[in-house]
Amino acid sequence: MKSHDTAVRVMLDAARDQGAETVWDRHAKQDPRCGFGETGLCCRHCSQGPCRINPFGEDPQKGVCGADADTMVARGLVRAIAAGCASHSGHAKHLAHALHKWAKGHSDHYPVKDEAKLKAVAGRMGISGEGMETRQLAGQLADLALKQFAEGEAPLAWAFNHLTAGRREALERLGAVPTGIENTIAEMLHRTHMGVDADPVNLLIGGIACAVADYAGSHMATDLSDILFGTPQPVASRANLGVMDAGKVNIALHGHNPVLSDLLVRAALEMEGEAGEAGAAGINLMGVCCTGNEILMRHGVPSLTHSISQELPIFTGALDAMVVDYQCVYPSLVAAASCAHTRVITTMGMAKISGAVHIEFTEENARESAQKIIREAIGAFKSRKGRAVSIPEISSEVTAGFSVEAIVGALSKLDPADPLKPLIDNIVGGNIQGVVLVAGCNNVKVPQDENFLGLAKELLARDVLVLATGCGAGAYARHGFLTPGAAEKYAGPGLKAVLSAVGEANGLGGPLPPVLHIGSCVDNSRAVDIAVAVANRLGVDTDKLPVAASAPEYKTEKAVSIGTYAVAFGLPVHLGVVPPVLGSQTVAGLLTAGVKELLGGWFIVEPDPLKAAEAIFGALQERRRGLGLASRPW
Ligand code: MSK
Repeated sequence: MKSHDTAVRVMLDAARDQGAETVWDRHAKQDPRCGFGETGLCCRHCSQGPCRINPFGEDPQKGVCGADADTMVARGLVRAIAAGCASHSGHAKHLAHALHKWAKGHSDHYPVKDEAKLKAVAGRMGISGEGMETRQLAGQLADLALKQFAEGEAPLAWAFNHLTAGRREALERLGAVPTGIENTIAEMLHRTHMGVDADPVNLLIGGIACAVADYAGSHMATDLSDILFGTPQPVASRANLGVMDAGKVNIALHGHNPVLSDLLVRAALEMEGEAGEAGAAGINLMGVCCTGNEILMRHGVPSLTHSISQELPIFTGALDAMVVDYQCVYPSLVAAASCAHTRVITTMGMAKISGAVHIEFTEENARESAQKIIREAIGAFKSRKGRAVSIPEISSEVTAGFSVEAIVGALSKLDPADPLKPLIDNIVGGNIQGVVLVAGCNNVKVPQDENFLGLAKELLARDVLVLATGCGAGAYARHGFLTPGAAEKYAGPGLKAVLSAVGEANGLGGPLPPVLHIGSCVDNSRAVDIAVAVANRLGVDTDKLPVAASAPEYKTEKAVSIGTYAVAFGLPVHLGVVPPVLGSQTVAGLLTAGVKELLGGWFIVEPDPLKAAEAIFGALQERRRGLGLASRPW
């Protein structure tokens, strides 16, 4: 099976009938995969190579420069972390520029929407804001944000100000303290150049520092998005290909950064009239991947699809435009659209795709670009007339928008004086056995959503609360896990009682969903904030909490970096796809066991979702026993 999503399977048949190629076809053409690459034993860092190491102990055992398997594998891994960090923090820097330009009067398009969040973030970063106008405070925060990228005094404040005291000490003891975000990325590239760092332990410590820098960038992206576009609150919507509407101008917004998509939401509302003049019943915006999560959380814009199924909406014949910013956007979209009327529109100077329509988007020309993009889509809608359209009528209800502020707000209805108390009491009492953050992508090597679904069903039934981000949240959205009904269907009795109590106290007339959609990939920082708040409230470090993370179908370098910072913060972290580290027993051993002694967290690598759930549940129980709480067998 290629996908557990019925709508995806319908569209795969349509793609086959249209003679179109998809990610699954290209995946099959890559087999057999190179064993050296899969185990991390191929090095292309200099032109004496590529060098390979024989994983079975025979020659060659060293690269031309003398690098051994441990060095080769460690270098490959930490370079992936650096790329992940660069992606999340590039996204954050873009937002910092948008806020900075508004604060300095260079652009009117990005006013502060959430002043309370601005003050709260500024306060956490040491800016009092006393007596300051909003623009002045925004300017000071944006200046501080931009300074976080250059080399500065260690430790990096946007990371360390959001951790427990114990965690800060653990990272300092290890020497995994980033200075500036971009400085740390540059150092990783330098260290992994030929002939620099050849000590696998030292390389991995550098990789952990870089992952902590990634956390700083991710947290900054979350904070600044909330300030500029509003802090999410629970919102109802729908997810899956059935959210398309043949009578409207269908526009999918794909990528990661709300700096473009949030403005397109505003522009679309203003341009309904133009769509009507073209014969459309309106403009239908939909989201793909994390841009989809950003506009779902803040505006209730429905989610169209996620990750590996991103090409498929084109084969309905009803998608008028696929508008992309950056990250996780397959260049194959252009080929998929070549036989359709769909316009693939790139918007960022740093992320063009040959064959796509490029409409450059900057903070200064934001409104004009947004209008131009929507006009392009309206033009495509006109050219669609008379063409066949087939939309699978499949979609699920969704409740999303669970920011930290929204979760605390919901809990405060149970205990206004101490909102975290109901959560902590239920963890201590065992109604909630633990909390697992399920994050990351779909990976074409796994039948789409199989690991997400298998894992959640097992954990929820055992009273484990699930938080979800990224395309993981998307998988749960498309399969109906983000609904009150899913609590009835999947949650164990203890968890169901807690979700029902919170739901009733908030006047929902039913339970909260058992999987809480907390946002996009950068919003994994929201989960860390909750863990840190609970740890501080209990007077322990985050490595003592019955909290874990999982990326059961991960694929990107960003996910590698997120997983590494979660381990650095003391969490057991499950990976459902084997990373390219098996070529080094030293590196694999450090990641799955050695690091636990140093930081409390470790990686669990398990492709089978049932076995993975058992291992994660076991890790939660180990934590419960450590806190003196009652534990349960599997
Ligand atoms: S979009 S990083 S495929 S989760 Fe954040 Fe999805 Fe993974 Fe991209």
